[in-house]
Amino acid sequence: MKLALLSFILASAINVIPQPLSVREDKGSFNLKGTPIACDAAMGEIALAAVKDFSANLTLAAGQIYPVSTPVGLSQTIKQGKVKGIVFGIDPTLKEEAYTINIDKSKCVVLASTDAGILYALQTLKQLLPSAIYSGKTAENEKWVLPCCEIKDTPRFRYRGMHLDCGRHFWSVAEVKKVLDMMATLKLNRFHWHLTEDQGWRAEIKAYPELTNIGAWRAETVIGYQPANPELKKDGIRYGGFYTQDEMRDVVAYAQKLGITVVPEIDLPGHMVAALASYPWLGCSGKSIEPGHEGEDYKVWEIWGVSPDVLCPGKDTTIEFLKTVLGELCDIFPGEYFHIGGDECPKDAWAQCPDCQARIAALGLKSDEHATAEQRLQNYVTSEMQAFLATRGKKIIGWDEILEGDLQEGATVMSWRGKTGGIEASKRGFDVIMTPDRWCYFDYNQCPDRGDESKPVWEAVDEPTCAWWGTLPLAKVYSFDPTEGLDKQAASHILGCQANVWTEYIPTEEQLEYMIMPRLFAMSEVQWSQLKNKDYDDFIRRVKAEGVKILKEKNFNYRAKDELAE
Ligand code: TNX
Repeated sequence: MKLALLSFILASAINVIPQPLSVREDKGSFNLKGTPIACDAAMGEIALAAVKDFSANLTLAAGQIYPVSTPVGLSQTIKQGKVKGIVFGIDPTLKEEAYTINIDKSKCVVLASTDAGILYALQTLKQLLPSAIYSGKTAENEKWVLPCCEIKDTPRFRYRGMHLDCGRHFWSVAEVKKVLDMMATLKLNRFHWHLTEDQGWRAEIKAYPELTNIGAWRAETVIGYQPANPELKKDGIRYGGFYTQDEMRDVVAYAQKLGITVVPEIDLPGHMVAALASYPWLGCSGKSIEPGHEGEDYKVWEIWGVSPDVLCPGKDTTIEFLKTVLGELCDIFPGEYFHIGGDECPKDAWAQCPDCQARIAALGLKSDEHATAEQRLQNYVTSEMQAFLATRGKKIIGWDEILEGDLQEGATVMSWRGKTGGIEASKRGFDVIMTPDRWCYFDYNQCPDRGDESKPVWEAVDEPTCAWWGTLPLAKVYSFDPTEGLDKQAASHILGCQANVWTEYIPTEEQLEYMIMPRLFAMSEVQWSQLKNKDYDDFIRRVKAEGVKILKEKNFNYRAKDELAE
């Protein structure tokens, strides 16, 4: 009896991830054989192109042609109830990213007020179809029907992101696009592209060619899990790569078609060793102060961690350099946000540097119980970048360290060291994106616990990569609530949240995908679904019934253990 019930539930036709606002399952289905598709001529270009892509997918998968027409005034005809087939119309009363889907035995009616709404509706429709829709192959034997139902949907948060560290390991444009596709499937709308690191500069900058001639390449890389390798043995293999400006434009355009805005990050003034190796005049003394390497030339970093070698904000040439770099990238990335990093910037070099101390004196920066003069010097860098980017019509996002000292109005804080920075920032009236490490760091292991406490972590866990010390199992990601404990006023500043994929210990595409999935399914429900609709058991059921099929069809690797053991 139990088994029969279980298989009935598993057979439920409507298994959408992330869980929509409301789903009413009706009897019967709409047979798509020979169905025409129509899209209101007044629809935006992106929605129209996406509907055409959908028809091309369906044509290929179902082995029959689904032509798209674009009648004028279709939305009006839909209102009068006189349509057949699959139709896409505009309903200006719906919220910005909302959509509705109504399917009966003779038609499927999709409504939205924006292109984004149509894109999300298409993702939902794909999940209602046989998963062969994702395969890029013909599957004539599948039942090409849509279940009769009514779906009303709108997201909980407007910023639904994922971050990818392309500095520690470099990801090809093809892999970036594969990740973007997966994000779009789950209705994420922001790709935070971490383009620079101590271990590699990845963005071509025409004014400063050495950033990629030199900065994009490290001579070798520390082997394995660093704490397990105290002598820091390295592999002797040159490693690197970068994106040309054309490639970045191509990624931006690709993402835009999927409804995703790219948020580029140039991490400053710390995490800049690759830039220092390219242009040593960017540093305070022009030489390294790393313990054991004092006085040596900078070189693109070969180990993991936080380097004391950072940019010198005492020199005008450094500030000019940064403005030129950001300026070139502003021409490539059209989004409203630019991420300027700001995390983990040791201030030792600044305390010793005559230029930095002169700047501190000239600006009248003081140490007090809230912040040191050197922390305030970082505030100066932040506000210079903020003011420059404002002239290009952009707002800044920074990691929560930018809150230390005095942060200028209009900045958005990305809270990573737990939720505290985000809570403080929202109370001080700043917008916040929540990415607290213990719920959002996809570089942590997915196993349910750390294993035998008597053993070092790299021996205790049975995972392909030993990723830092923390564990972040699927259920924990799912349990995350970005506005937990905040009053209405503070909660209104939480724009959303994102998963961060740091890649020190993620060298291959196979492992990258393994770390992302299935956790991105959980994150998408944190970002999109209403709290009252979240249910972990039902989530797992949908991941098994639909999510895993999507991963297989898209050939996207994932962790098939614990709840998803086969
Ligand atoms: C901290 S999160 C960092 C990254 C590391 C990560 C490892 C943040 C803003 N900085 O540079 O990759 O920890 O989990």
